[in-house]
Amino acid sequence: YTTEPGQDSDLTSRTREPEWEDNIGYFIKKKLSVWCGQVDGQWELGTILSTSGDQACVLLSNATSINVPTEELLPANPDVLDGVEDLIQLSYLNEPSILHSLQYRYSRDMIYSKAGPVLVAINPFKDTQIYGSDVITSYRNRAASSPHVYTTADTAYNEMMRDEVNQSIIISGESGAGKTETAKIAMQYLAALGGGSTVGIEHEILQTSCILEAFGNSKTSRNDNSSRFGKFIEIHFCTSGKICGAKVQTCKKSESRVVQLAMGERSYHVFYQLCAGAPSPLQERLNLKLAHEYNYLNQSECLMIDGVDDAKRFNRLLDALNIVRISTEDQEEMFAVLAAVLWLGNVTFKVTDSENHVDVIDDEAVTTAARLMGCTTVDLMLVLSTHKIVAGKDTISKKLTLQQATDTRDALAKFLYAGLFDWLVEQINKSLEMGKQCTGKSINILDIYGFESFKKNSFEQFCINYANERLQQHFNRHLFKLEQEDYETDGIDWTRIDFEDNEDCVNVIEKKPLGILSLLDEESNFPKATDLTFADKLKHHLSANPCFRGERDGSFSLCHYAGEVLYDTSGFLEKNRDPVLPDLIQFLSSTGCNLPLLFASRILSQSPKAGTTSLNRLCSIDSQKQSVGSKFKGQLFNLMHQLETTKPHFIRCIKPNSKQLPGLYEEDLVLQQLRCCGVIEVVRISRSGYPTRMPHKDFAERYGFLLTDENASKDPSSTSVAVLQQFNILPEMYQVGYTKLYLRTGQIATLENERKQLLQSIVSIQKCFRGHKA
Ligand code: AOV
Ligand code: MG
Repeated sequence: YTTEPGQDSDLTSRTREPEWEDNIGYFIKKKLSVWCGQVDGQWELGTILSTSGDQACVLLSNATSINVPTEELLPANPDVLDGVEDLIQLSYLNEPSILHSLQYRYSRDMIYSKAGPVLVAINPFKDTQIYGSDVITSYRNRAASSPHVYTTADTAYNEMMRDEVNQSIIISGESGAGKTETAKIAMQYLAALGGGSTVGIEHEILQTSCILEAFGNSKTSRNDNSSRFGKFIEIHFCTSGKICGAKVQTCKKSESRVVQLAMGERSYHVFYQLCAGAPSPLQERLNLKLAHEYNYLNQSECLMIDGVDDAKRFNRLLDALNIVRISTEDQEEMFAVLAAVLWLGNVTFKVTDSENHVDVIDDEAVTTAARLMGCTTVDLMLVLSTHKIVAGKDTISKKLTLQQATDTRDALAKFLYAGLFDWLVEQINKSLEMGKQCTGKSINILDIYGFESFKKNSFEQFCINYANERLQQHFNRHLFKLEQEDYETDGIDWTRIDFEDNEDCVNVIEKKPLGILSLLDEESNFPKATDLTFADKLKHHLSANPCFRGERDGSFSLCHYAGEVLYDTSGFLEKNRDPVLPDLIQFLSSTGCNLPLLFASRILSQSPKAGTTSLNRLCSIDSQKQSVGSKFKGQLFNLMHQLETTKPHFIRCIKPNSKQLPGLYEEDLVLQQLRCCGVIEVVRISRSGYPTRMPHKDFAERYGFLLTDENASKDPSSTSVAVLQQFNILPEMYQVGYTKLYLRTGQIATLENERKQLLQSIVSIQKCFRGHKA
């Protein structure tokens, strides 16, 4: 079998059981199953027939026998462990065993499994009968307890009520893995706990997803409903355990999707929903056309999503807006902004001189856009085609070139949309505001954009991956800590293990003054700097960090926890500055249009001299213009700070195939995600300790009958120890805790085998006995 260069062989050896090589003889004698690596990278089950030197002859399950180096074999688990609910119950925690175990469950619609404290969720890409009020009830009544988002939500709720500590459900995974759906499933469970009625705050909270998805999600090549923003929702509870309020925080990176689309992708859903679903009077008021008539939408030749009815979705959106009590007037205003954005995209220019200067073509597009924005057509045409320069007391107007005018138009469209999104989140939060009866205890759900690595990675990917790196750090610290705490509270002998952190990578990004973000800000403030000078500066200052590598042509690569990513610095400086032209700000705040109120906070945060405008009175916001990178870092720090004060519950979503199809389990893809998102690491941590833990009572019940010493104690913990001693399990292979027995990997399989053999011989004796009687 082949290995990916530099990666697979390393990981295989990491997950190899230390005692495995010494055990091959035992596996041959007992005809135990092994995993045999195949040329195509897949694993097949087989049994070892013989060995010679470092070669083994293996009989595969398809009855063929092959010769392979013994180092390409890994122990398989006994059948009794097929489909275990928690991966740490596996005696052998190697990659093929983990893959097999998850697949075993997945193919039976058991999409959830545990990896120690982490819930692993594999996207079914189909409706499964595992949700809804009946299932919720059985989880609430403890009639069901198998791994589920409901169990995670239930644990979070119980711990919040019991310990009075805020909880977080942190959901991660790559694009299309199911994070957003999982977040909604968790919210449904909490809403049901908090009342479950079809009116009231619980119901309102559920409706926020519909609104935020309409405005913040779009179809990408990876996911028909891809979130283009990070979401952190706090659900607050009162003393009686009922929901009493909620707050949504979003983290949106700068996104050109409103004006520019890749082939086959769509802009935000709400545009298509509005075009398809607006009732005639609204259509007329907004002069709405069908989606294909708008340049911003038709450029990617993708207007529909299979199986999605945009008109129906629009009606659902209206219902949701009503439920969260956004007034009809505000809704009308929002739709006017959306239509204005669409019409702006149809605004065109004509070149008026040899220097490519332009005028706006006075047509339906610019007139409608101006009307919808509440300004005159002349004013809009002017701001889109000229630039004001202040010279002493005079202001001179200078014509824009075609490129500058197009950029200005697009900047205005993006600014309007971004403002609308922020405003909407504010409105939702007003509507969900906490009542006085709130205890201040909450469960927070985090659903962000997953780690991304494309052929070409830019500033957006850098921000996304930075966020994921921070989250991974949180994951590492907590899981490692928790694991060791469990040992300590149960009183077992345990030497703390230092954990290999992703500190280097986090540092290279955020350290001051010599980290990528600081250096980026420094270059962004330096007028003569270019992306290339920025790349050189990184190389000069950061090359000593093992995670950083300066490449040629202005690129650099970072060793993220999830793999190495090559970033192209072109556009970094501009995207970090995110210039919003002062002319546009002034235009928006000075025209008679209705919009400034909507965008007050945004305009103020963009305008360094906002102090004098009437808008300043509307909100008090720090008017200091920050770079995009620093703002993002600030948001992330806030978020991490909030998470640090809560008890985390991790859910790792896995995408089983890249075709978004049900029933298809691509081993390579699953394995790569398990490695990337640290599940294998968690399992590795468990493995370096005592992955099998069983309450003494359970252990004694299952294996106690194997004891040959009839005088053995009836006390469960002594029975457990007696069993272990009888089967010569070495003292370093187990620890006896106050409540549980802790076993090192592989031990339970030995006992299970003895148990099976004894049971089989009992059955044969019984048969033989019956035969004699007959
Ligand atoms: P994501 O949030 O992880 O991607 P989604 O939650 O949007 O992924 O899931 C993608 C699609 O997978 C959904 O639209 C559903 O069709 C399907 N799906 C996910 N989970 C389930 C489930 N539990 N049951 C049935 N279908 C499911 V991104 O936002 O792109 O990173 O940025
Ligand atoms: Mg999502």
